[in-house]
Amino acid sequence: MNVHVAVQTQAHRLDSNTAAFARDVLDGLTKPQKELSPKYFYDDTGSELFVEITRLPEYYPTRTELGILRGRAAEIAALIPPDAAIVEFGAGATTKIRLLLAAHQVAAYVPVDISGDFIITQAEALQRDFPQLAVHPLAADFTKPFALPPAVRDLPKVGFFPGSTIGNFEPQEALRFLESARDILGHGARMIIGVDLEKDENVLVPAYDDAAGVTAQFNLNLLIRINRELGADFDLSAFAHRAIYNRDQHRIEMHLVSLRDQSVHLFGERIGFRAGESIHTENSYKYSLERFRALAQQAGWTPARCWTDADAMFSVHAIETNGSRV
Ligand code: AVJ
Repeated sequence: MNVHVAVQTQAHRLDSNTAAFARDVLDGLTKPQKELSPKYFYDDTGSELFVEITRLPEYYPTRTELGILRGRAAEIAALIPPDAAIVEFGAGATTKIRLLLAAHQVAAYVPVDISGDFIITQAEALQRDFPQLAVHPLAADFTKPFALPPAVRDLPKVGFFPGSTIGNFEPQEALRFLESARDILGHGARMIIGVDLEKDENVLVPAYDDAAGVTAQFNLNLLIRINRELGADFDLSAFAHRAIYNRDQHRIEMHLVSLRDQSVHLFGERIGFRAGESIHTENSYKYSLERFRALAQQAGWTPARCWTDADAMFSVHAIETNGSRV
């Protein structure tokens, strides 16, 4: 069975983003372990649900990282050269970068994200509040190599990658990302990265399976999105959200579990589900301080400093390339 034939005949009627989404969905749902990429969570509803997640009592990462950035802003800022350009990978809301900008004057800020519209709106608001700052939003897939705006090419570079977004990467992809960030930022660069830490399952699992059911809605919204944008016929009442901690692989896994034997139709294809069969929708890797440092070193960075909260729930790492030491 060639599932691409169906989607290709439809693809000319879809814009290229939708066509890529369609291909990824068909690929993922025809694997032995069905899977969908977490990058597709973030349509408008998904982005709103994620903001709601960050405010849940069980979801500790966002508020813990903000606490570290707030409490350590002066120490972190001391590692940023005064004429630096900060390059934020996967920039969304500007809450976190504002903490650093308020503690320290930098020359330029380059928010990089695939969703160009959102960063442009955010960049405009930031520009109003920091009139001295040169803001250069860049619409690019930050998981792939990209060129920095010419205006910042000669400034010292500091990468900023908060939120433990690195946890969505497979360890091999995280390594590639850190290597490519080093190439993009260049010799002498530093980087500040938020990394969620391994901890008790009784804390980890509720963070991804909250009592109010917001994470369940966030996960199920992916099927709503596929129904709406790709014309599929997922029955939302026949799938359930599940979060499990895979201790051997150091990761939280999110799944959508089929509650019965059923078929779903997409581009004329029939996709069969057995009762209990799942679609794997997200991995969120958790690190120890040592394992993250080893990863950074393997990618050619030198761990310089690291901060955690008092309960060691979350970590913020400063890493540097050779030549960035003063
Ligand atoms: C945005 C990838 C950091 O893994 O904690 C939150 C996404 N998924 N709840 C995470 C997420 C479910 C989040 N990251």
